[in-house]
Amino acid sequence: MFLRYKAASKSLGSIKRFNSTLRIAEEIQHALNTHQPVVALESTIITHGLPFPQNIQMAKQVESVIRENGAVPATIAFVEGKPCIGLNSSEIEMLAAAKNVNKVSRRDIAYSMARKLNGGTTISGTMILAEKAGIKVFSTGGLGGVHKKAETTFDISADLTELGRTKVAVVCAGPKSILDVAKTTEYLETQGCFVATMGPYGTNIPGFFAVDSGVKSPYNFETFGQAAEIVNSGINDMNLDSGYLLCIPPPMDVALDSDYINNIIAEAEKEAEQLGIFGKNLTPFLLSKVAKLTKGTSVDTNLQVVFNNARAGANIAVELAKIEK
Ligand code: PSU
Ligand code: MN
Repeated sequence: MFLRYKAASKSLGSIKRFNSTLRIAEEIQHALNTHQPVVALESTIITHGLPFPQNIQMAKQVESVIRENGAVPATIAFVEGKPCIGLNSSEIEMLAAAKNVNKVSRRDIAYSMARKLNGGTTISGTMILAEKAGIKVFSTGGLGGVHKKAETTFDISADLTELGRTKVAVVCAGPKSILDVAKTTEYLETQGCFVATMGPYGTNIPGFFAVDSGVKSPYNFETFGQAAEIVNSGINDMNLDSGYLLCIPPPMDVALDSDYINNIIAEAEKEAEQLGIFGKNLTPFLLSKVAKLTKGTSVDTNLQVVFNNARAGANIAVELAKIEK
């Protein structure tokens, strides 16, 4: 499969052959062939991250934001087992409304394909498909990470190991405070993932809802061009087998007060523990509980953060395409 993929990236004829596994929308394939900027988008945020019907609104609007900023959007998901790079609007609506969609990280890919399941791809799953399609920039909302009490539960998101092994730059607003941000940062260092936050030297990693998680960012960048240069050095020049986490702090006017959101998160965590929720169900449970407890405020912030990251992702992809030309 890997050899076939390698061969596929060389000529158009064999790309077609690989397409029998990966379905790449024509517009996206054309953009990739002609070195136009493309930005990958995940679909777990549609299927498990946001409530219906805001998830449909988000999925469509985020594609418009990518286009307005000069790049081609590539929403990634499994449709009846087929790994798809680019969805049409009826597929987005189907995934957003369906109840029994699988949540697909690396370990869930083969099963989803063999059983012809619909699947929303997490950051981990999306990175894998983006890399196979030749997409280097991926924008999303919040990152999976090391859960609190991971020292006893071992609950560490597959997003982090993927960031250690797959050549894609993930643009996000940092880990939500449902996670242990300090441990997440340590884990990413062990994995060899480059982590930087947009802002002057010394700007901390954002905490998704909060501008500042209190955890020092290993690196900073001040322009989209600088971010693109780093990604270009690592992927194109050095061909390192690892990822890049580019954190964009949420805009001040949409960020939530840390104490307010942390109290709500603590309540959601308590309930998850009482109900014995664990594994792949934990993050979706916490997100929907937080949405309920904030009466939708967290969802509004979530949407604005996703669009803000999409703008950044598109701009980074545009700058990277300039360097690659
Ligand atoms: N964090 C969010 N919103 C999300 C997710 C995480 O704030 O929608 C989703 C992403 O798809 C991420 C996944 O990759 O949850 C991580 O799930 P887990 O914690 O089970 O690895
Ligand atoms: Mn987990």
